[in-house]
Amino acid sequence: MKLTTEQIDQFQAHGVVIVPGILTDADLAPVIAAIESWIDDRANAWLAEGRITDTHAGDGFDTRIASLYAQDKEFPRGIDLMEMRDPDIFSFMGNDNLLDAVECLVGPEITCNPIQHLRAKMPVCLTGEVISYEQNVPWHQDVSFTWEEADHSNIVTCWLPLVDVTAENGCMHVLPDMFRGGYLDHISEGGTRIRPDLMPDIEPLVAACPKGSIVFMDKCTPHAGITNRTESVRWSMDLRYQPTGVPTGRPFHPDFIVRSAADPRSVHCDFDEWNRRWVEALAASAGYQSHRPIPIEERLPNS
Ligand SMILES: O=C(O)CCC(=O)C(=O)O
Ligand SMILES: [Fe+2]
Repeated sequence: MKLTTEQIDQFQAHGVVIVPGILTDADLAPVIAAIESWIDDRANAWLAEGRITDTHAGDGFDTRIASLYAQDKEFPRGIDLMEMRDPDIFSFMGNDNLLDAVECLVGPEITCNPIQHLRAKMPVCLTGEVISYEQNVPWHQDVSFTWEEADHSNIVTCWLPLVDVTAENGCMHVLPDMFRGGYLDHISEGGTRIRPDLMPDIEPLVAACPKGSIVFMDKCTPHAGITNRTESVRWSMDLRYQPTGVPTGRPFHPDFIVRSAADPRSVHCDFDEWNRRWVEALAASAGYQSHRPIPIEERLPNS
């Protein structure tokens, strides 16, 4: 689905646009099936090992992993996209409905940036966290997760819910109109986040949206993830796309070309190779610093 001129203008003017109805249930079904199958395999293995006592086999997508997490907090470990490395999710990264929209923001030569996540935000009744940004994803710009080599790359974050997201189940909060100043200093305490004294005192945009939507954000748009106060899981994925040929900010992780008008043969669609590149990259880059909070001695103004 192409974006309308209004939606493109909104992104360019404000650094964020929320577009409903880009992805169909059929687009997302293979992604959800892959996640469900990962959960099922682990639940059965952990039942056999005695780590859990109930696999909750009959539960739905939005509750099962919470019931497993309640039995063992380690359950979701390794579910992120570069660790799970599922072929259907890899295929989804080249989904035409998704890329038709992305093309409107980055142009026809598109590379999939290696920063890509799957998030199962657990209900606060299980995590026991207090309702504060510190306990969720604190205010940050995605540019803070890249090396400076990518400061001039047009990397667009595509945040897509796999269930309907609301203020109650922990959607994002976003600050429009704050991207033009570029990178804001971040600190690492309490999770990589914008230096609190640089945060404006304005009401954030509540990025509630139904499944099938995409929240597009500039890499310098501040955003945060808020508390899930429901009893089910807030599932989302965030992928990033950029023009081909400019730095990704993660030179040590694999990117790949997903669409090209100029050279269609350059499009990379081989899952096995992508899988192998991640295995090698994760081993070779262990311990690399990919976030960039400023050093402690430079952290406070006038200090
Ligand atoms: O999912 C969230 O709550 C935050 C996500 C985020 O920071 C991102 O997608 O860049
Ligand atoms: Fe982010």
